[in-house]
Amino acid sequence: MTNNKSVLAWLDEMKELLCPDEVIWIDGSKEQIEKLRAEACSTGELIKLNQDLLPECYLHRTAVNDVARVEDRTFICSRKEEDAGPTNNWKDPQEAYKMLFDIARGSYKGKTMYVIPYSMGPVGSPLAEIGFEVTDSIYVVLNMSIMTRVGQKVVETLGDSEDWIKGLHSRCDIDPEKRYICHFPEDNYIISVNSGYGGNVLLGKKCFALRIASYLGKNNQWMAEHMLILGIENPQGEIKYVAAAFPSACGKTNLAMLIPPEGYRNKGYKVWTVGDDIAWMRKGPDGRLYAINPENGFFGVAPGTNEKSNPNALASTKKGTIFTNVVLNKDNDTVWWEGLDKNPPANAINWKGEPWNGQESSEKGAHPNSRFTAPAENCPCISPEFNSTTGVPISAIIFGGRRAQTTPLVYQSRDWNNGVFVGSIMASETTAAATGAVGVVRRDPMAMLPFCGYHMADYFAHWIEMGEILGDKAPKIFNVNWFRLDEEGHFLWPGFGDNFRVLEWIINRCEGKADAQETAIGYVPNAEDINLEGLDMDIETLKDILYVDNEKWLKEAEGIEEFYKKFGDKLPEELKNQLAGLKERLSK
Ligand code: OXD
Ligand code: MN
Repeated sequence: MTNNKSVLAWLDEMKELLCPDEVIWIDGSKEQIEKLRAEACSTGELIKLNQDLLPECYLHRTAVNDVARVEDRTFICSRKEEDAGPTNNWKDPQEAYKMLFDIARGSYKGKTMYVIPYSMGPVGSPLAEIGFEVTDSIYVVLNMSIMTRVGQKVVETLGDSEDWIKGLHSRCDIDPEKRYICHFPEDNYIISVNSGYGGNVLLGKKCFALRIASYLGKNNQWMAEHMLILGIENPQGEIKYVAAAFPSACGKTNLAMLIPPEGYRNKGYKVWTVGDDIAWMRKGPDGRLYAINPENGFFGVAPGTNEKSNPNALASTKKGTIFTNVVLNKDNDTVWWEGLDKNPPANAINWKGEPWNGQESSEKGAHPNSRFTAPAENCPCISPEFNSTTGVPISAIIFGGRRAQTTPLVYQSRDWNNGVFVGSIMASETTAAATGAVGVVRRDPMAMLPFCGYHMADYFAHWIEMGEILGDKAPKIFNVNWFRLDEEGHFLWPGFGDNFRVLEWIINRCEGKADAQETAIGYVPNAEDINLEGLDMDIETLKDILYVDNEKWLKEAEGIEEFYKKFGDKLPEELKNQLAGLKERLSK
């Protein structure tokens, strides 16, 4: 499919190492996809679902020991340990290559090596990047064909260039003791062995689009972020775009596909989804920051997705979707998961492949991290700019976390560098749903803790540098918290579609149309400026969730100081000054 010497030389190396019986190039054609689906069904790798109710949809079950990303087995293999930083696991690259090649050697014997040429971002976009993944898994091929743009057109776009990312995936024996997800940012190389779970093996996603790309971005003045991108259209038809970072399990996909409250819809407001997980952003010709979503689909968590929480996500899964580790309803060959509806199937198979009666069983039927891989084009609110090669201009960057107290519903940073500080101190509190203590604050700067491919203090410095590059055209930076609790532990803010009310204030701030109160942490709305029309909430409650308690924030500042110690001398001076400034304002 190509004469590109660098690609062919690497594939020769791969053939020699992995010893496949056969090599198949993924060309992106519908016929090839159909053939692979049929083959995977014949071996049991996929189960064909009801083609009338769920056309072109399939179910896959992973090994029970292989159901999530493995952060403790994920490594950044930079030449110098210091370059991986205190928040990443590190391995020496030479030792890592040797170990990984020893594990993978001969592992494709009797199998096919699939070669997937893929583009992260619309093919040919100046913001896009190209990768090649070799894999022994049809499941990976089919998922990559949903999540990225694959095939002949990618190879043609690459031409003779050596500017592409190598990705080697081998399932080997799915041995958790020999499972490794390794990144070599200095060599543009990713190697993943002994897993078949999406986040570990769809190498375009977290491995390339965040870990490797964050390193590329640092060296080339762009940004690879764990952010959704959405467009907000007003009744005049003007659309403003925001990018938002939240730690995993804070409702990023829901916010990306939000449906505005009825009152707004009647007036003509709309939300358009550009992306739900990753944003690549670069200064555009007019000096503003432009973002693309490098992905082409959604790899969403199934449990909790329903007609109320996220009808757009649910609609996206009705065609051409691969479900992983959900329940199979044997009566009609459809799928089910906890939180889909209140009617679990009685005659069913659970995520482990065992008979399961949802009406009687006290055990969960779907794995809590079960997933859907759905084409973005299925989404009813997909942005008309989704395939734009130039991307969309970002007016605001939003950070957020899950905090029971302390952090108000929304506040705006004082300026860009203060916003970098706000992102760097992002945190979530553990909930009763997670194992371990409740209410423990976990810091997750910019939601990038598991995804930054280099030293996180250098990453902060890169953010500060981007502010200098963008100058007064830089997006405004905000922080939101949908999760404030009252004394009895009830949520004070309704969340979901009503978060639109907060987005409206954010856009108004960007346009100089809303006032604010200056507090020690930044600018907080006047309660009157958040529209409560149609909402059963009094303004006093709203004032409560907007309140900034300086005593609590002084304690928070201690936590930040402790967290910052991790980065030692590498922490940018600017962030030390930001913390000092906050403490000073709080004690006034
Ligand atoms: C994801 C995650 O799967 O952030 O997107 O964990
Ligand atoms: Mn994510």
